[in-house]
Amino acid sequence: MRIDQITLREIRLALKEPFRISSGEIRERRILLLELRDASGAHTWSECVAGEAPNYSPETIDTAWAAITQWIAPRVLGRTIEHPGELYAELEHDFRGHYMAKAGVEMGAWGLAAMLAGEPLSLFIGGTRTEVAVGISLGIQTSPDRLIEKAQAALAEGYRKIKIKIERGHDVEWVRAVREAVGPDAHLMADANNAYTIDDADHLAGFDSLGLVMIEQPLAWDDLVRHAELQKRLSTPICLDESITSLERAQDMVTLGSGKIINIKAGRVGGFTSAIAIHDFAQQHRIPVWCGGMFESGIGRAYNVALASLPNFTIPGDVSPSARYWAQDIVSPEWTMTDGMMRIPLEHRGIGVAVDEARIAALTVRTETLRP
Ligand code: OSB
Ligand code: MG
Repeated sequence: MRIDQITLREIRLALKEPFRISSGEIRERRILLLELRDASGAHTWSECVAGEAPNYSPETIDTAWAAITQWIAPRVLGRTIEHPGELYAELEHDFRGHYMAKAGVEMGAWGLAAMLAGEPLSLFIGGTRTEVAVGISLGIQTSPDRLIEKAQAALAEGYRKIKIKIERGHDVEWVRAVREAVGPDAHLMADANNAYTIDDADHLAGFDSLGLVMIEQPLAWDDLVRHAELQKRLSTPICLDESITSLERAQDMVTLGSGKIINIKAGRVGGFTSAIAIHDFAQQHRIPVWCGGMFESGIGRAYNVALASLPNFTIPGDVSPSARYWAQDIVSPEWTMTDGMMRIPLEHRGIGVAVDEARIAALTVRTETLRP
């Protein structure tokens, strides 16, 4: 395979409703899409998950655009590779960080390779599932009653896990209200997006009586040591999201005892090679994993669904159907959910959905084409 052309595009897509987490709010996504073209003329689409602001990771769509054009594309374009698994090391060599930018290109290479191999992406990476379990991530609401309504509606729709975003002042009591409303069996969890410090350990122990399947990333975005101390003081399992940026960080989590579950987002860890390595490592250490989301369009979602088909993705992922986010997605068919499950499009090679290129062209606010 030889990637001879990469086209970057920024599109804007309004969310159906604003989404607030402890570190910020979004109403409209600025989405960076990539189109990769192979020397044989085959092409595929991928998505860079960097956000609008550096409130989740240091990267943004603008830093990713710069990193791809100046540093990543020059290392990839015109290079003959046997397998997309070669790119991660190539992009790590003397090149720190910029994982989301790297992942946008690296994952596109996996999508393209699967297509050239005539296989669906999920089978190409060793996926074993025909469908994946779906969870929903509920943003911080204006009142506990509103949150209860949202959680009940999600359960009625069939979602298999409800993740509640929390922050100081909107936490234990709000989640307790939901637990009381939905009963003991619902799969509930909380995600703090770094809202607390280790000094809040006693307060966070208030979650222990609520039967949560996990609490996600309570402490700082790059912390492992304090999470280990916190985990000793909580019976609720800690799941790490922001802190796990590589296989080595996952290994450190296990060594230190910083958490018991990992939310894998391929974008956060530099792409599929790294995500699969973390998955395999976690499996060996009996750490369950699940697939996180970054409000991807239908293109990024195709990669998430393929990744979540690997065997150790045993907890429902943040892979909600298209209609939960957008009035209209940019792929067809749109991603849908039946009985809380999303079917993997195993009948198609590559990413498995058709990309609405005319609509993308109409939504594009910025584009750049790169060649060797
Ligand atoms: O912490 O998992 C997170 C979205 C943006 C940034 C961080 C997070 C999230 C989500 C979205 O929870 C989940 C989804 O895509 O449905
Ligand atoms: Mg999270």
